[in-house]
Amino acid sequence: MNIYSFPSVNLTKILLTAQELNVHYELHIMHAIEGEHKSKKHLTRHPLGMVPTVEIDGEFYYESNTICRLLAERNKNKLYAHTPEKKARINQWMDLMAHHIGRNMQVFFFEERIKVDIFGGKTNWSLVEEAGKELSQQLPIMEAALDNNVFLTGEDITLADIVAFSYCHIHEYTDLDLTDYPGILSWYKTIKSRPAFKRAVAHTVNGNLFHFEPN
Ligand SMILES: N[C@@H](CCC(=O)N[C@@H](CS)C(=O)NCC(=O)O)C(=O)O
Repeated sequence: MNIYSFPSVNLTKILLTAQELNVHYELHIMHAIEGEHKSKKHLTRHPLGMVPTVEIDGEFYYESNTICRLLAERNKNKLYAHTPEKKARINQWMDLMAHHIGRNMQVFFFEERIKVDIFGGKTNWSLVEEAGKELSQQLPIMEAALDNNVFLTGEDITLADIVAFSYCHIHEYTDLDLTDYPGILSWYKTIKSRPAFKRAVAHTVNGNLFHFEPN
């Protein structure tokens, strides 16, 4: 598999999924500042010039959650499930993260790091505060799910955990504070200590999943 992306939460999801499934990949890091993702070449991989995109057997795929599911389904549904109902539980978390919880976490990442460190702009703290307020309503749902389970949907790690973890990784780089959620922090540590996480980090260009130093 060839992966085309610059470092991002959505890339992290794919790297962790591939490492957990032992899928071999070549990572082609793109240069966001130079606008490489808007080049003619990349528009053949993604019609909107976005990342991440992967190429498998000559076919291009985009949308990170879709790519994670594709990799799992090509590998006997490992990290996924075999019944529509169990798949729905995992998809529910993947969607909840992408559209709600993770979206608010991305506000921290964009405002505090990307905007400042890459574009030389200023953090809009009122947007960060608003996202933080929404998260204080949303994160207890995650905390409750981890109350009696090691992972979000049960005793086994699934794509739900990989996707959620990839967004939670933002807390190491921003003011996003998870200290009120001991269950989330302990689950986060469990995933971070897995060999797949270590291999994913080792296979990045700078030994870091993002282009920034953690806080
Ligand atoms: N829903 C997409 C989101 C993709 C996305 O937002 N990519 C961003 C980087 S994380 C991007 O390509 N931004 C550049 C642009 O929109 O021009 C996914 O999960 O892959």
